[in-house]
Amino acid sequence: MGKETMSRGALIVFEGCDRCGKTTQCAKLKEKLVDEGEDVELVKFPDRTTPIGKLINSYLQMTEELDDRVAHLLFSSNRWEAMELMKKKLKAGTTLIVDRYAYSGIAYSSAKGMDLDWCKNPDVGLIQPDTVIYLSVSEEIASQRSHYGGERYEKLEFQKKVHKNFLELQEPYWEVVPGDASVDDIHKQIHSIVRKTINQSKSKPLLKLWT
Ligand code: FDM
Repeated sequence: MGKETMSRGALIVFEGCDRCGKTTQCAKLKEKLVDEGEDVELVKFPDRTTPIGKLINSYLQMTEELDDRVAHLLFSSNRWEAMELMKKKLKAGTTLIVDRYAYSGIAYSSAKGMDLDWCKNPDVGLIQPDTVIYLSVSEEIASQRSHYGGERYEKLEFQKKVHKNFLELQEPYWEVVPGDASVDDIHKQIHSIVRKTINQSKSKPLLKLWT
């Protein structure tokens, strides 16, 4: 077995519309895996701490206006600037739990009417996730959860389009988890999927997304 395929960490991505419960589930999953002795870290996109991320943050909070294409490319750049470090960590055996990834980039931008393939291109070649957990929750329930409506995309009609786009992006390594059950039940379901993924990914090479 080559060095690069020795017991690497798994890349676990969470996707879904706003207020689907991703952030809660990411935190619970991390806590559980740490208890089990796994080396695990959380990653969140957009990463609003970098210079590019700060611009994205202003855009989302609507204090900055950007051309749709520029905004899309900034979200993608924000992922690319994290790739080297993520690759290094995965190879060193750290499992990464990622809250949003390229699929969000495409689902949200194409909900504005942009061409889906155009939107996909800048993210071609990112590290391919081992599993994407798609938390599927009805937009009506999501919109009743706290804080909905504060940022640029938090509108019911828009979120419906985003959900539809996400479903078009499904890959064989996606798991659609209904997000309307109790937090603990959803957590148990996710944990069993992720446990299997971590074990199976150990000896697999890292692949490039959409290549
Ligand atoms: N978003 C997120 C995008 O439009 N493109 C992207 O590439 C990513 C990663 O940013 F409305 C949108 C999705 C959401 C907003 O997400 C911020 P969080 O999870 O609420 O921080």
